[in-house]
Amino acid sequence: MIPTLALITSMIHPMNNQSTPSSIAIPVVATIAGAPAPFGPVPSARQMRWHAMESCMFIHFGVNTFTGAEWGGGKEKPALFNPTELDCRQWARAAKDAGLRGMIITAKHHDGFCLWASAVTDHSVKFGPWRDGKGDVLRELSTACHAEGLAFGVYLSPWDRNNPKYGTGEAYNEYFASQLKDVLSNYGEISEVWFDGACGEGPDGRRQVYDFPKFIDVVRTCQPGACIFSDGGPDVRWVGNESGIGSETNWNRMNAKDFYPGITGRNEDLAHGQRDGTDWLPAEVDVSIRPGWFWRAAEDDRVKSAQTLEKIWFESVGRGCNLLLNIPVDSRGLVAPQELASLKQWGDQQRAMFANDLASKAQVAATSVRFASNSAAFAATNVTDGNSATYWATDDSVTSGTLEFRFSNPIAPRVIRIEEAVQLGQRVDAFHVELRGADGVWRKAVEGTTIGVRRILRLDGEGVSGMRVVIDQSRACPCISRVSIY
Ligand code: FUL
Repeated sequence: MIPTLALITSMIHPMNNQSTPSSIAIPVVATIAGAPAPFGPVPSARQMRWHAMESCMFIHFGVNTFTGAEWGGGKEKPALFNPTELDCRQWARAAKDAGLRGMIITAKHHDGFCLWASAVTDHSVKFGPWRDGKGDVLRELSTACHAEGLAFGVYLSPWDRNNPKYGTGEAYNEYFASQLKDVLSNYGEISEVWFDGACGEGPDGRRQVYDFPKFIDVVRTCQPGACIFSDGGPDVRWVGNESGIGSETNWNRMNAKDFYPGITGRNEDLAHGQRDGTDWLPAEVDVSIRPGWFWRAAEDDRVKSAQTLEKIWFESVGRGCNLLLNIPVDSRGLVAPQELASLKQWGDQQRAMFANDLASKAQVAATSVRFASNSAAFAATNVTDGNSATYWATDDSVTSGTLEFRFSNPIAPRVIRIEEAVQLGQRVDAFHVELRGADGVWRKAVEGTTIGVRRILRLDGEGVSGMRVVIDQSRACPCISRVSIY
């Protein structure tokens, strides 16, 4: 039987579309008759929006920016915080220039100093000289983000080395929950809430037992669309290192009940994911452009180059993770010139690299198509139609297959990008790519294990007239939504 194509919701690839975060469309596939049943856990709508973000800017900013410390002790005077030229629009433009789609700022780091006028503490911008105590960094940054079409997210450290209630149990959890509510209620749409698992000692060596279920409830109530990051989710997991490296084998699946904020000794699982995990729990790669998380003049000559950023991008976004690149603003309240230069050059490199998708001009065919070859709903051409809601699929009984691309003129491919229709779960276990050279011979160019949300690999071809993406092994019929060649 040939299925009828009822409705396919279109989605422009975010790569080619600088849309505002809330308007990032997510693929909907349930309306295609005869579509494969989902395999294993699938992403929620908020996770699908998060996947489409790909890379964001992390901003560490606070009293440490003025003391040079990485972890403030909590006794810093609010008077220290006095950026002379703070301009959040400059941060937002720098992010956009580099192709980053959102920002996450340390609203409160471990020192407890609040970048907004928190009503429940006197350890905030309200009690310092900056803008005569009337300033609010979260207000200025959220306004800049929304004006520039960037998502806005917050890091709020549960570990608080200033608050006397820290370590007392319920009283501190109430304090933290009220700050969280404040931050999530007053700045418009929040894309991500970043929970650091660090749980150090408070006064007299007291350690706090965090009430994460309560904190998660606050986020779900105030910002139902926001993804929650921690070492163990519930929406986004830590990748297990701070070096900017995602795992080549990357399952978006985990047994979420076994993971929690602050977990130790499970970094390998966090990196690879768990092939048979029961929950969709993708990995985020956080890394700083400098050796430290906060700005200090002494590290001005150790800012990562555009080449290094590109390598990090291939090893994070290219392996199906999201990248959270820390750009610590300086004591003027500006992205420093060294960062601006790297970000601009990296952005220019990316724009040049991805300007022209050669796959969209190729002829494409598959070894087999679901419901026989004349089925438009699951055709091979769906991988090059610029619509992530459509995909190539085989019959349920077929768990391998090949997509073949023919080019009218020889090409010199440098990058291939492959995506699974993860709305139906993650399936592929092994794949490889072959190129047909000027001599007409097919040769293996690259191989890999998982594809998932995306796999982006470098190629090194000359005079190439054909390309094959071979799905060697899939756990259920392969569903491939995109192949791009640059
Ligand atoms: C860690 C913190 O202790 C660091 O200071 C930094 O904020 C990093 C992103 O997370 O756990």
